[in-house]
Amino acid sequence: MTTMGGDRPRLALVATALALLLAAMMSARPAFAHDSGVPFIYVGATAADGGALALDHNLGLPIVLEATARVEDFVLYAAQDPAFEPPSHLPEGFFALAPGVTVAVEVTDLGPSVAVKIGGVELDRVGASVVLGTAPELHRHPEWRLTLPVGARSCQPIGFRLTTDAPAYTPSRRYTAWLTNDEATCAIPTCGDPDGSGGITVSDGVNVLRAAVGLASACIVPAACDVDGSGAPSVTDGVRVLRAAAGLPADLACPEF
Ligand SMILES: [Ca+2]
Repeated sequence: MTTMGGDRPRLALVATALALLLAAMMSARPAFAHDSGVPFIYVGATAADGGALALDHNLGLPIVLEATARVEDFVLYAAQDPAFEPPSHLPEGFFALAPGVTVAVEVTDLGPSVAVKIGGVELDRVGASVVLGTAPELHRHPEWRLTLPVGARSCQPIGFRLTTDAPAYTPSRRYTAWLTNDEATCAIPTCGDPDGSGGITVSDGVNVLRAAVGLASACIVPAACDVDGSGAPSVTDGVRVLRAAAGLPADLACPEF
């Protein structure tokens, strides 16, 4: 993970300059083609004519961004896929929204230099929200963004949920997309594997224990370390992960993320 705490004010200025530059470039281009091969993020709900808003998606894979602009020592990486889309097929337990239901996207957490722009509105802080569309017109290409120093590689999360004013529906659970400019080194955490190495090791257990006592850890997505689903990483979680690392029986039941 790349952090740039001391560079924040300068980063903000550069990010703004890059955003303006990119906007000028994009306005000169035709509408984005649908030939990227990146699967859509389908927008629906958990029940017919109601229930919780939900996504049918493939966010377990990183969203790979391309360099689009450079200002001074920073590069803006961006992509217009995956796009949000009304469902074209309905897997079990997934339903299209009733026509007329307006859906908004709200950011719940995000990495240090990540953002998403939807319909001209840049969402770059927790709580930022914008209307995605009104069913069935939900096709929308966001602009997924990562601003990094020249030469830096990074893989950062952006967590979000769907909300609506429609009384028959409740907000979605939180989803996390991972944005990277280097797919090969982008390690996405899973339950009990907060460092995203692909396996549960003693290192993961130590990270959970560190998070449990408030020390810096790899638990950037707390749900990956909350293996008993209690709401936060605890010493109990650390013990479970260590048991799993040692090949002993251990229930790992993280909240969805
Ligand atoms: Ca691991």
